[in-house]
Amino acid sequence: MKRLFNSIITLALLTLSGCATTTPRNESRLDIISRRNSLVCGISGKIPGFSFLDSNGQYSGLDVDICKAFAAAFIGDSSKVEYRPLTAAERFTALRTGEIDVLSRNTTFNLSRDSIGGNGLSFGPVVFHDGQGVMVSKKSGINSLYDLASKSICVGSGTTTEQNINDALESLSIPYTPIKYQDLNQVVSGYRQGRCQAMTSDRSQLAAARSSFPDSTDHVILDETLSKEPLSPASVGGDQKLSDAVRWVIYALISAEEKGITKDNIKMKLQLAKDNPQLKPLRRFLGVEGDLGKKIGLSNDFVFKVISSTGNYGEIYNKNLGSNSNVPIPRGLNKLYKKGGIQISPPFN
Ligand SMILES: N[C@@H](CCC(=O)N[C@@H](CS)C(=O)NCC(=O)O)C(=O)O
Repeated sequence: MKRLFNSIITLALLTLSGCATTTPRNESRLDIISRRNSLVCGISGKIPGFSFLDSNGQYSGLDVDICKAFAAAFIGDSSKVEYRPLTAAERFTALRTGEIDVLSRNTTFNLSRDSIGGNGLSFGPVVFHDGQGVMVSKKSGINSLYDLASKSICVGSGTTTEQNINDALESLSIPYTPIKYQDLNQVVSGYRQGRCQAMTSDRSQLAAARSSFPDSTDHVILDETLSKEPLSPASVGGDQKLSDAVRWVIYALISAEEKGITKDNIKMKLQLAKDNPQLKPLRRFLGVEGDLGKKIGLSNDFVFKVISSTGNYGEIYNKNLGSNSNVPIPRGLNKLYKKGGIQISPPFN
């Protein structure tokens, strides 16, 4: 009886202290993901080209392919992803409470979010360099930020967008009325229904939204870019094992493009690496030699698993946002550094 009483007290104390869980306190989320054998990936779900339900009821887009790359690296199977659509306002709480493992949702990497005194998150490398823009209808006669004086602007709340439009117009002493909505669909409907004369968001989102308008050619995105919006995947702060893995999976995608390794030729490249002991960098990259994968808690052939599932960064970009895609966005800053852009990977040494 006394032992039963002691057990109940111990359990109650553990529960109160938040320790009554089956996972050891300092276990990395990466271990939880591999034990669960599936990755819970937070996405938007509403942006064509980034994350959107296609006609087969499957999510597709650049952000979705990044989730697949993580699943290929962490679990060895790019299909083992549970997608969790989230609004801008929900996304950080979902990460902090552990509802999702990683966030891959057109989210801007900035100091307030990537700091212990801010949102407490850890951001990975930029997967899409974006900037904030303003869309208007051609017949509105609005041609520049100055023409927005005394106009209403539809904007999503809980975003960097909200702050940037305010900062930009305030600094130019341009008065305006923000009309705030919870998510992109509402921002778009507000704009379509004429509740505002302009809508503002990341330029990629404006292009994606416009691609679904029946009268898409009647709308223009103003030339001015209001901000830098480097969009990155994020994981919860203080879990270096997971954030190392997140970071190097993205670098593997970029590095594979730098090296000309694609979904179609990676088997051949692997064979080449196996047959040629002098090709040290290629052997290390593909895990034929050394233990780079092991250092970040993954298998040594994680790069092979990723690239054979999703292709390299350029392939992912072209599939979702290239000139033959439904949402063509010129690559611009997202080209490799060798081709005039700013995408670059640190070495795999
Ligand atoms: N990149 C910006 C904005 C991203 C964003 O979420 N924008 C709003 C619309 S203005 C949104 O809900 N977008 C659609 C979605 O992701 O569901 C940020 O990280 O704050």
